[in-house]
Amino acid sequence: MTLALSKGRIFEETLPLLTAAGIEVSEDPEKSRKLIIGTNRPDVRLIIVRASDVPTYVEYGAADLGIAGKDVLIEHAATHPGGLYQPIDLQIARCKLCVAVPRGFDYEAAVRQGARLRVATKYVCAAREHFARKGVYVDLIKLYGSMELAPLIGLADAIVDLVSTGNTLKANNLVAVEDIMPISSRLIVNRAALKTRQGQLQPIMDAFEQAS
Ligand code: PRT
Ligand code: MG
Repeated sequence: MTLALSKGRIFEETLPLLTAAGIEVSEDPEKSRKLIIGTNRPDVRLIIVRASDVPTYVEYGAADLGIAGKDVLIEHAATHPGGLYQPIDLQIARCKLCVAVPRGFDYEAAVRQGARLRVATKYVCAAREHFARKGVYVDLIKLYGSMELAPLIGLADAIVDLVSTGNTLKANNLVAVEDIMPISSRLIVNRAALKTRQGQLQPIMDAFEQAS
């Protein structure tokens, strides 16, 4: 059985869940360069992939299970609707998806006046839906990282980004002006594996559910 994870916060916050399921990883992916990591169980291995690639590995069956943020799952679903079974919200890697602007920019006034805003984000689908629901016209500019820079150098009026401590916004003189949604990570399961390998997957899903 193969579980797809990303390094960093998701890996760290998944370790206690794996322990609860009786699974001990044989190596620390932060230290090792290995992309396939064994465990104390000969039938269980982890693969280490980019956070935004986790749904792809699971959907195509290269991994049976994965853990991915709701942010990543929303963007993935836009091109692959309904492809993944998402049984458990694990309540890990929690943060908020927010609209943020440079300190001093009157976002509410701009919205009220019907200004057409330029918004930079990695989360184009979630952002498009949010502004459509509000009836606000926006030009979305897709970025792959460091969104905080965009309003500081005139690429955009606002950003849509994840916020956890708020330190990154503060360090760049930005303020959150709207919460779009709370974000946490979910267990995702390949639909075919769920049928063909249920005996193997169910105990792990149960242990994760109880531990989360
Ligand atoms: O890094 P890479 O490009 O490979 O992908 P990634 O950034 O999507 O991966 P990673 O490991 O950083 O994040 C994995 C998942 O963790 C995300 O998909 C989210 O669901 C979740 N998560 C939780 C976060 C944060 N908190 C978070 N704070 N992901 C990113 N951030 C970033 C945010 O984008 C901003 O740049 O941290 C910065 C803000 O943090 P604060 O603490 O300063 O507010
Ligand atoms: Mg990152």
